[in-house]
Amino acid sequence: MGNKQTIFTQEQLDAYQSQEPTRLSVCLRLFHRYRDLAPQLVPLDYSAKPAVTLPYELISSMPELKDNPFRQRIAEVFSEHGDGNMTLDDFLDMFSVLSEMAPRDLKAYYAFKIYDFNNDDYICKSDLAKTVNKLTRNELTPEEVSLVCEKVIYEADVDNDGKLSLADFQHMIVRAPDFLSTFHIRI
Ligand SMILES: [Ca+2]
Ligand SMILES: [Ca+2]
Repeated sequence: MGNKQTIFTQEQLDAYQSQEPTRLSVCLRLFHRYRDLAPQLVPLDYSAKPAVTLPYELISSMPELKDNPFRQRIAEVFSEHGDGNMTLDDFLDMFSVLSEMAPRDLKAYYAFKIYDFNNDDYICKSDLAKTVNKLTRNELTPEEVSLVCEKVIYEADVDNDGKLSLADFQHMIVRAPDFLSTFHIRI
């Protein structure tokens, strides 16, 4: 039997490690990103589970989020109290769902919550209009937005109640992956 050295060269191992960071190293990196937002508020030692929450303004100023048209909804959905202010746990959850490694179903679940602006567990036509406006960065006329919404609902509303449930939405994502495109962040 050969030893490990003959299976992978050190160079290959290094390349592998730089492409696929381990969970722990990602968590550590994210902890430091969180702490760097407000070093005076976030202690280095988290063993006593300090009750630290960082304000939305700091979170949304991060380069990964500041140009994302959904940044406010994203922060609201992942924050424990729905106000966009985040504990370290909220922050870690947010980045693990947004990471490119997250499974599509998990992403779709949170995308649904983010697009459900009025939090009633359905994406209705007005939620969808807001979503389409943000996805297209307000480049469509109101008539075009309305047309897109009608088409999406017509195609995705499997149970014909005029709005999209999570199940309808999951169906739709398979054919319209653009609806997940703003939820990929390289971390
Ligand atoms: Ca809704
Ligand atoms: Ca429906």
